[in-house]
Amino acid sequence: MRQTWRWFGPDDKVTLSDIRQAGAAGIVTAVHSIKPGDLWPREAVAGRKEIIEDAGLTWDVVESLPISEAIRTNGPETEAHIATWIESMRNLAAEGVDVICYNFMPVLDWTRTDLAAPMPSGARALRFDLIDFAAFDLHVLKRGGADADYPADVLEEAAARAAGFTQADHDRLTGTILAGLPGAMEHWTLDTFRARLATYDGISADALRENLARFLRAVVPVAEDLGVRICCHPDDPPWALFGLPRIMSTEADYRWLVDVVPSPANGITFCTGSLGARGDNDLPGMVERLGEHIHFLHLRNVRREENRTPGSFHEDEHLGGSTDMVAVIKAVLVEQMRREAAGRSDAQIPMRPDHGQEILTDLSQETTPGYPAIGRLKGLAELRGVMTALQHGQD
Ligand SMILES: [Mn+2]
Repeated sequence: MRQTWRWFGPDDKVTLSDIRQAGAAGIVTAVHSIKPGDLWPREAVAGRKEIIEDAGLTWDVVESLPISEAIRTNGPETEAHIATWIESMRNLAAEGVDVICYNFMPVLDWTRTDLAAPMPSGARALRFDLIDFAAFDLHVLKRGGADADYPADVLEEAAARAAGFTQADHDRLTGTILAGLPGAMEHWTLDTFRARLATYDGISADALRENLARFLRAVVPVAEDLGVRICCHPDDPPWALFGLPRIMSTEADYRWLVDVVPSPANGITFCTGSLGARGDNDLPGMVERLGEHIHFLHLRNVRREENRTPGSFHEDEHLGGSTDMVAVIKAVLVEQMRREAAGRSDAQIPMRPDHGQEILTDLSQETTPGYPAIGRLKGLAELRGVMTALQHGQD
């Protein structure tokens, strides 16, 4: 596996030098200043690439080349935005950046209810508490029809919890949940969020799937010509939220993805953290069965706090949690050997430690939620240890 690290650009407090010291060789980044739907000019791509290479690293993966809401909802600007996305992909390919991650989650990029949940060790982690989430949906956002989305026991517990909420609890929960919205969170209020949710009224999961298929039918043939591999990140968490359709949560969803436009260019960002929040996703089995389509790996572990789906979970240490990470890595190494035997040029799959707990000096620093330096360094070191041990004596 190619060891990579997500870097948020020159403003990231974790520097390229820090990343080299953590032992990563590749960078995962984006031109974050360009809004979804707009073009990534070739000069912007080249400029970003030069900074990375000057630091002795390579730009291995784009995360993400964003998909606009117009494309997801098949709005009036769809065709123009798809054409622009393809043009940006051409500019990336021209600069030698050939793996592009995207997601197809409506409105929200990710959702948690606590960005700094205390762990018994003294670390802090991201956490999703189903009761807090339902309390927000039902009693803060007051979404119409929300009560049909939860079982009776969750409705009851959420009502009891909401009854004890102070204004500060309301504000904290709102800020945390809206933090997963793209762009600066201060621009989002409950009203703007409600308006955005309403744009999906009448868009079923099937309709959303058709919108993704339309995008893939346009993009994948060009990607294949360019030698670019695009890869869809799973829903985080992998179930419907706020009544929005979700279509990239399970093995069946990924099977649909790779079958709808079959091509070596059309693949998967396999995020063990997102997919692992569901107990019915068999992650090592998914790597075995879908491995040839995996273009990018996010290795992260969550601890499911209960057996139901949807359910509560928190982000555990990379080798802790509910997912058997060693089995996943073993399955990836088998896939890489298959690729080598087949002469594939992409035999080494780029991986990054996805998220990390806040530990040591992370605890006294402001960090991007999920992206502390030391917690990720620890995660990468542990994952590297597993890879090294499993490969020992095989080369
Ligand atoms: Mn991920």
